Amino acid sequence: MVASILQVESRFNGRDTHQYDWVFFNNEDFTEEFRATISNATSSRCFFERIPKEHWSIPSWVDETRFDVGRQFMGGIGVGKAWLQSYHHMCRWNAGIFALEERLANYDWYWRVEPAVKFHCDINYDVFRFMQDNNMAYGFNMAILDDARSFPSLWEQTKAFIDQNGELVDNDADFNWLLYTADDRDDVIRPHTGADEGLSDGEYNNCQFYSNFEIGSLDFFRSKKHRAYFNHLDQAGGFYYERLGDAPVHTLSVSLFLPKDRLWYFRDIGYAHGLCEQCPPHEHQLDEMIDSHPNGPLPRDAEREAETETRQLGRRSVVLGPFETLGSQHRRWKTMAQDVERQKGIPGLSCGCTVSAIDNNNAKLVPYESKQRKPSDTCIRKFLGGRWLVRKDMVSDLNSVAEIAAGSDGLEYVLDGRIGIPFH
Ligand SMILES: Nc1nc2c(ncn2[C@@H]2O[C@H](COP(=O)(O)OP(=O)(O)O)[C@@H](O)[C@H]2O)c(=O)[nH]1
Ligand SMILES: [Mg+2]
Repeated sequence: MVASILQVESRFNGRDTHQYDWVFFNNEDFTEEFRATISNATSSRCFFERIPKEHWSIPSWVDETRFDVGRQFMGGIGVGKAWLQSYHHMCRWNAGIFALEERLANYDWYWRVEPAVKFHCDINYDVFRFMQDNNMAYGFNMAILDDARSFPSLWEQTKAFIDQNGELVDNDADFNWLLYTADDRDDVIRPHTGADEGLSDGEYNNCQFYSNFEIGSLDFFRSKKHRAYFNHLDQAGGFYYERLGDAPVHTLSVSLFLPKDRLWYFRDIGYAHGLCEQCPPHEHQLDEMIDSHPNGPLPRDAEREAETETRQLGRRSVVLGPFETLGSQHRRWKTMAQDVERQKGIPGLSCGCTVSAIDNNNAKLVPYESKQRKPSDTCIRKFLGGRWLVRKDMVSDLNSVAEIAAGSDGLEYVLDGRIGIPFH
């Protein structure tokens, strides 16, 4: 936890203008050592809260024997952590209960920070103010597939809830990105029953915001809509008989009960949790450096045009465009040299990671055993839509012909997210 806090402090919260509170929740008492060490890692206020017993127990309506048999089974077939009783409590608490904890009553916003995560990039603005000023309600930085075997009845239950509470669905909600379409590939081997079993277009495609990072509105998660949906799922016992994660529950909830323009992709927040990682393009750093240079800005637009053109041709290096003269190259070098000098020879990185494509993590959480149908575009592309769905014309590209021959499906997108910030 200390490692996570130190990164958030140095990348964001340590600034005088921020210094936001930290609130820690546990189902047991925190030790003195934990409190002391944590309080030492930040100059912000820290609160250490014990979660009330009734927020972290098997509800009275859940049949414990059925829960035990179910989690042994799910454990046996390899559904991640499903055999751990505490994991079910944790998912249920994060799915709905957390926002109702008394300690959070006076806050409008939360940022979920887990132990052992990495924050790779400086965050040079106030993310909470950004959310508020732009009327956002939910921010995420990865959208990926989950193991469908962890929530076999989630979509049935969700449809049943919508049938009974249609008026709660937002008029500007857009959950098409969460539904299978006829284009989606199917790697499931089904026994032939003779019945016409058509593939299930319009069903949930298992995409989710990876919720161990999220910045959200507590008002939303305390709202009647979210509470009613959470209670519906909870009453059906899905947090125990199945292993509903808080991630798909949050994803479906914000996608059904909020307009899509209140959801924000924090592509600029470099982040890693276990195997899943995202690292945004760093180019803005050079922009800032050029802008603040005493000799005035370089002809950036022209330069960028030349640069973009080359990159679109698929090469990595930046050619000199018609507008970049030797003089401007020289000025650029001088700027960098000054910067290196100013920082005593160590150039400050705004991101300490290698830029990744936006769909890097799409299937990392789906084990081989789970033969589930895969959406034909990755989750994040389905969310972003538009130009993010445009594929390269592969026919003329010799490399891709070779890749297809070697077994690749040959799908490549025009934009991979390594250049520019993909704010829609
Ligand atoms: N208080 C408490 N927190 C837990 C427990 N199990 C998991 N967590 C926390 O819940 C979060 C998610 O758990 P983790 O094991 O990382 O799950 P995963 O990332 O979904 O594989 C982390 O912040 C854990 O520290 C538990 O039994 N008690
Ligand atoms: Mg984790």
